[in-house]
Amino acid sequence: MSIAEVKEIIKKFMAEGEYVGAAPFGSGHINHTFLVNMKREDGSTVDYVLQRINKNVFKSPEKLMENYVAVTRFIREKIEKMGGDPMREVINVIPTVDGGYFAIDSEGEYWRLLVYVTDSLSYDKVERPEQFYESAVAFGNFQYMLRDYPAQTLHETIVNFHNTPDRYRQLMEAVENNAAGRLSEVEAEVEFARARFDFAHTLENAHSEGRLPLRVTHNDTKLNNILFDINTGAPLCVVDLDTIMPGYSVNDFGDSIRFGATTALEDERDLSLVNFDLSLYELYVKGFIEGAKGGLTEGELEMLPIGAIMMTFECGMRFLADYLNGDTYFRVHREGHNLDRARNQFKLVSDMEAHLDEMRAIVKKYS
Ligand code: GN1
Ligand code: MG
Repeated sequence: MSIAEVKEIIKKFMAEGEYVGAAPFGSGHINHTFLVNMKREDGSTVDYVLQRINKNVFKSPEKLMENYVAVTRFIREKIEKMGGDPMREVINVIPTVDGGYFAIDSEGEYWRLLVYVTDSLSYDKVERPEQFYESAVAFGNFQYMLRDYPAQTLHETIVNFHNTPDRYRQLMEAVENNAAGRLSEVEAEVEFARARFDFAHTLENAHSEGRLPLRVTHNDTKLNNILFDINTGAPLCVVDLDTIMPGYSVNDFGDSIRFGATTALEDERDLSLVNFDLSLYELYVKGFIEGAKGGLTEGELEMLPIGAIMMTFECGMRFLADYLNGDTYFRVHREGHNLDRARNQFKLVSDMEAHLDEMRAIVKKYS
């Protein structure tokens, strides 16, 4: 979509000032995001984050925005009570001129407008180890803040989002269909997944046996979904709230490990550079347990390492399935991008499996 469209759509929101310019923003794989610059009458500037919600992924943007507004309101109240800054520590959604929380353009696309948190940035890779520890405290605390959120009022924005057996089934369906004719290239990866069919059921089994409670979780706890303060370096705000749904705490923990406790980016092609980083893992364990303030059960603590392997395995399967389907879900920026991502994740899975005993010992140390 073009910048001209951005200029048009912004008029539908209660934004301050006149449109100055816009540019693509962030590194998300799903929605289209722009940073929009506006100028007030007095000459001062104000920036917003404008997002086009991916309707292929989020089938019901209305319900998604209902979750979004309700959850941010809930968090905002807690932040206010704790004396925090509600304009910087939680996402603020700008209403439309007709009082809604999303605008629809002439092509039926859904857009939302958010306050841009000034002097903030996000990271695709850990730059300082303390930063990863602090992100763990922030995500642990995020979950803690939502512990009394009425889960039954949340819409499931993507059904079976972190249901790993279902992701396995979807991968096998993609193998069966071989829609893009790429199956012969990925036999080793498909075998890798097949060998972990039983493993894929571990968390679902634990849940049905009553050892793993459902909680309100974020479900996309990548490091780059936290904003850090440019000046102090401290984490400010958890973003990307599209997938807040009932889920397992160990998956929120696990997705952060998948993305952050590695020596390379998620799409690094040279697998010799992709290794599990046990010391970053340890920092995250410490921070997450602290952030959750004693709120994790014994069963959850015990299954944190499995959550890390599960999320990495699941994400690898999702990338692989998308490669087989012809790249219809995750945005790709080069030939074979999803396959590179899948191989990267599976390399990490193997590496974590080899370190499982150490991963468990580290959790014990901080429990
Ligand atoms: C997507 O939107 P983004 O880039 O933060 C995806 C996550 C994956 C992640 C992999 C709704 O997150 O589930 O773990 O890519 N989000 C959705 O980087 O599918
Ligand atoms: Mg994101």
